[in-house]
Amino acid sequence: MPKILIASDLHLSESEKSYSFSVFEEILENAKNYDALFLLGDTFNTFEDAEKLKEEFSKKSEIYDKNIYLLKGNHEYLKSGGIALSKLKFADNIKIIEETDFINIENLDIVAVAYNENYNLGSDFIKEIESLKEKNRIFFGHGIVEGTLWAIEENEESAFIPIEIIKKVNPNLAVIGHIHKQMEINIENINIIYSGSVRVWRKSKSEMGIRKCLALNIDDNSITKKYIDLKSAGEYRVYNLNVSEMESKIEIISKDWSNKDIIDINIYGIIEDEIQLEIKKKEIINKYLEFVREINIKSSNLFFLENALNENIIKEFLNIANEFEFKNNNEEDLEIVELAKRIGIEKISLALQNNK
Ligand SMILES: [Mn+2]
Repeated sequence: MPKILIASDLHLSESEKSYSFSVFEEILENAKNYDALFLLGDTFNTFEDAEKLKEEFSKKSEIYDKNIYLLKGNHEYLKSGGIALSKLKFADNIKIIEETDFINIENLDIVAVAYNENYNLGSDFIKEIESLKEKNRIFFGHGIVEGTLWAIEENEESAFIPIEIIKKVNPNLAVIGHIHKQMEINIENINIIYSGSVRVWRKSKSEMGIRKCLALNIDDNSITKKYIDLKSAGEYRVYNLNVSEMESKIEIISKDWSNKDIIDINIYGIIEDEIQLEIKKKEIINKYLEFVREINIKSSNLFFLENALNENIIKEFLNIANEFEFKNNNEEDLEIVELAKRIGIEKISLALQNNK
C-alpha cells in the first residue's frame, strides 16, 4: 500500500536561502518514510531562484532514494522569460511536471496538472483518464479551485483552476498548492485539500499557526491522511499590546518563541514621550532579535498624553477622579483610581480619535 508525502509552497529563495533550505531538509527527512515526495508548486520563489538554487536543491534531493515530483506553480513561471523549468538540469530523481502527468504508484493513479494561465485540456486528456485502472485516484494541482471562498491577498495571483477539470478526473481526493492557509473544503462533492505553505513566506493571517506537510496512506478501500508539523519552518505570531505593559507582556509571551519565528507586535495606548518610546522599542528588538527570525514593533493607535489632556471631556473626567482620590486614603482604592484614570484617558482619547 503506497504512502506519499506532499509539501507545497516552499518558496526557496536566494535571499532566504538558509531558512528555506532548512525547511526542505526537514521535509526530506520526513519523506524517508514514504514512497514518493510531491512538491505541489511554488517550490522556488521565482524561476531565477530555481536557476540559482537548482544545484544545491539537487544535491540534497539526490540523497533521497525515491522520486521527488516537482509540479510547476505560478512562481516558477515568474521571471522565466518563457523558459521551461524542464530545461534546467536537476538530479535524476527529480521529476518535473510542467503540463499534465499521469503517475501510477501501486494501487494509486495520480493526475497532476501544473499551473497554467489557460487550461486547455483536449480529447487526449479525456482518453488518458478513461484508461486509468486503479481504484484510488488523486488529483494534484496548483491554484485556487473555482468555487473556493477565498479573498485573494495582496500581490497574489488569482491562478484559478476550473472545477470542470477536476470533475473530469473524478478523483477520490484533490490536493492543491498555492493558498498558504491549510484548509479542507468540498466543492461539487469533491474533497479538496489545500495543503498550505510549508514555511512562513508572506506575513499574513493565513500563514499563522504551525506549518505542516501532508502524508497520505493509500489502502485498497480508503485513503487516510495525517499532517506532519515542520519545526524548522517556525511560526508567524502577531500580538496587540498596550504600551504601558508591553515589556512585561513580551517577557511572558517570548517563552513560546522559537528562533524560526517571525514576531509582529502592534502597540497601542497613551505615551508621554515619543523619543523614549523609540529607545524602548530598539532595546526590546535588540534583546529578542537573537531568539527569533524577525521581530517588528509597530505603533497602532498611540496618542500623546499632552494632546489628550487638552480635551475638555478628559479634563472633566480627571477632575472627578482627582476629587475621589483627594477624599480617599485607602491605598488599594487609590491604586484602582490610578488604573481607572489611565484606562479612562485611553478610552476617551480613542473615542475622540475615531470621531475625528
Ligand atoms: Mn502559487
